[in-house]
Amino acid sequence: RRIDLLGVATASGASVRGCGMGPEALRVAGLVEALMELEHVVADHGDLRRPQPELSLDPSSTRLPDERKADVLDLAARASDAGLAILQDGYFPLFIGGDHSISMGTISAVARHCAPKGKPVHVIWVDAHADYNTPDTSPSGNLHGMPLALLCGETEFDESFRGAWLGRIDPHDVTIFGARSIDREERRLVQARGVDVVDMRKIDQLGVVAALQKVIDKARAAGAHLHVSFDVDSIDPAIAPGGGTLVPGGLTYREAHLVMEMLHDSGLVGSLDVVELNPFLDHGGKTATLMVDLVASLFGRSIMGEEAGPVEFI
Ligand code: DIR
Ligand code: MN
Ligand code: MN
Ligand code: MN
Repeated sequence: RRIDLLGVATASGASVRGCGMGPEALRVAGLVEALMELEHVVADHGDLRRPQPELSLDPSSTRLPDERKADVLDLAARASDAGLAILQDGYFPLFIGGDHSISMGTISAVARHCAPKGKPVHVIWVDAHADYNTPDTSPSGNLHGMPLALLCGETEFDESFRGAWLGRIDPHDVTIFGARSIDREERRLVQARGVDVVDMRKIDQLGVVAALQKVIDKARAAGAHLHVSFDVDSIDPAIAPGGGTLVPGGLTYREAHLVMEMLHDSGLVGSLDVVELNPFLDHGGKTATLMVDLVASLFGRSIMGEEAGPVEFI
């Protein structure tokens, strides 16, 4: 398989600086080598980025809210176009962030690619958060808490961005997986729209296998392109400290791998985001290394090798 890597080096959607360095940290941790080891062909398109803000002696004056919004919209539009080109060439786009606002663009690309072919899209949003705030419901105003709502058409957001929003998704075609921190108004919206939320309590009670199998079965029945949007804060902060908005009680090491292994075995995944990795907070690359191993599991690495057949359930 050919995998096309596209970095989106930005933290403009977040309030904590540092995840703009995420793409480079994943490369340093051996992302490309891990994929090549699995006999994939990798093409690295480098990183999309915005110019640095004007220099100032005031360390708190990084970007004004309007500038950050302009960054997010511009990068999302460019990621959407670049991702669409990769998909239309028949390759697998692997998007590396960057904060989660980049998924406005990456998922827009998938929707634009699939819509003309009549192919449904299912998004599995693996995250501690729901990222379903609108500018009206958001307590923080941070755009990385809003991408799903924007993709689902909750708000028009910006006239200049209309081109990229040609790609929309239906809230019924979204599963939020691993959530444990949802804002009050945001929760109301998610429930009203019928978004499937597999929160950590459900995962505790059902187990990761049964919970994820339902999602895979639904996507298969629909004949859908499965897009995986993986926020590193879905994993427990004890093993994944490299994030700006950590929440206790996340996926364990083996739960996270099992998710990726099952997604690989499903054969349905056509695109992936890895987002919110903050190398500045990452205790020497702990989370970056973990993410490389998790991506390898999604692309076919297994304990017993490729020959391992499907697991039988009793
Ligand atoms: C919160 C946090 N729901 C917000 N969201 C985060 O600011 O909207 N998403 N951290 O990843
Ligand atoms: Mn997120
Ligand atoms: Mn998150
Ligand atoms: Mn619907």
